[in-house]
Amino acid sequence: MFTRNSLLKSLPRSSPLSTSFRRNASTKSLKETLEEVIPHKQQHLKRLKAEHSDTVIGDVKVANVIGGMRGLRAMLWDSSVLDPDEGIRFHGHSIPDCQRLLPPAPGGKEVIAESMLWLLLTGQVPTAEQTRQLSRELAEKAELPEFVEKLVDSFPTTLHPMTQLGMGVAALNHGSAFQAAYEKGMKKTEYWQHTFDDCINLVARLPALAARIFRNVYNPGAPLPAIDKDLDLVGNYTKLLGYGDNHDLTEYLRLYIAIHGDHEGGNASAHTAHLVGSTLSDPYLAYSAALFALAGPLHGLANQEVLRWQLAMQKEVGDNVDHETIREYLWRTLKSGQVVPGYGHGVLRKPDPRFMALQEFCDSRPELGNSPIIQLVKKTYEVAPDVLKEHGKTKNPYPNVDAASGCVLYHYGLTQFKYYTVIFGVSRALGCVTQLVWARALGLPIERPKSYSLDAIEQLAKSGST
Ligand code: CMX
Repeated sequence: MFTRNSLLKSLPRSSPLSTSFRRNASTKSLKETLEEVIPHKQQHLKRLKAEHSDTVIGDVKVANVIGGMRGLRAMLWDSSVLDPDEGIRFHGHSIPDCQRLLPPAPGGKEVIAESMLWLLLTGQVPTAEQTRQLSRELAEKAELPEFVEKLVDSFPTTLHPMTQLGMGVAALNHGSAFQAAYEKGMKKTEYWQHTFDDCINLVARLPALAARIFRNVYNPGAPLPAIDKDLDLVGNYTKLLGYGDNHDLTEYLRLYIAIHGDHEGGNASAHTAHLVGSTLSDPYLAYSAALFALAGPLHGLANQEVLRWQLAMQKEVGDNVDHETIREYLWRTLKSGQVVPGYGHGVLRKPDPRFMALQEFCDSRPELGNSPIIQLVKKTYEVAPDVLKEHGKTKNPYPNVDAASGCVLYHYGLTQFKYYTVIFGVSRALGCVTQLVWARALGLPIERPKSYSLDAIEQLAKSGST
């Protein structure tokens, strides 16, 4: 008969089942847990290099090269995999798995940033106590240096919140442990430890920075509450934003920030963080660059655009609208040459499970179900895929996470939609810092793909087709 331990030993370390069983087995901190996991992966990479460096695992079509590298599998990214039909899995765990397995905040039910970060970094499910310890550590490191506060306070309130966030994050590199150690001269084997320290500081400070930007732009002069050492990261963030009393909004933001944190490596923000980090830029600079990729309307800014678009629709067609009227509105958007924001995806070919998780959150709360803007989002979802299929351009006519995310915030009174991508920016750090730490732990090199001119592509294509 199998004992718990013998069953554990029989499973590969990366198996989701193995990680589920491993929870509660340890009281180690996040850094200590990583220290244990890293040598296994280093060995794995070494074996792969020795045995398979020259093995061909794919091919390159002209469409990949001229099509934004779409479909080209050419990055190492361990923490999550995006299946076109199933959606995202974090170390093998689907979103419902994570909602079941990962410890929530005290008094909450939803998955939180801390337990998700732990899973992403280590491949293991933390205990409730480990999650609490990490929350405490993040709260203790949450305060911004005074010069960053002054810098952010000096920005014009008309400067887009995402520009402010990117600049604030870049300025945090003033205190970079990695940069200081690099200047002194450190061994490559020590890179990951200083990178880790910077990454934890970065994640810890994001709520204070993001909330200060919100205060300055939308409530200038209002007092900012102090960080509460007993709250989780998002609990503090919601409190600093001025919505600490709204338990449902806090839970929504916990869920949104946790499940939106990582979407494998090729998306524009994650890829940017990896590329910039690969030059040995410190995590603040690498993540600042990622935030500016996130600020584009085809990527993170889409959550702002969805709301703008749905509100314009609401204004024109009213609340109790029928499907036919929405269909006509969708066609007008498409015929004017615009994209339907919140729909389509570079990889996904089915409704985004993150969208479905947010929809489930709404369905479980009757007052959200009755909200006119959320009803409009739902009705749009009932019509848009067929319209987009008929339009015939997009490879994925289904909603992505952004189709729902902003409307829930709007319902709860967080109506400043130019700010929504900042919340995404607090979330996406989870996946980006994970990769930054692992890239240093595995000694991944500077990224440097080869490019071709148009003539060279044509010549290669002709010689290949004869
Ligand atoms: N509405 C109208 N047309 C769309 C469309 C949409 N929602 N999505 C794609 N298309 C069009 C493209 O613009 C493209 O048209 P052209 O051939 O004229 O250039 C064509 O369909 C093929 O595009 P695709 O291969 O299906 O999609 P891409 O991988 O090129 O782009 C994405 C993916 C997300 C940028 C695109 O679907 C889009 O613009 N969606 C709307 C914006 C959005 O919601 N972005 C958020 C994505 C999630 C995220 O990054 O966080």
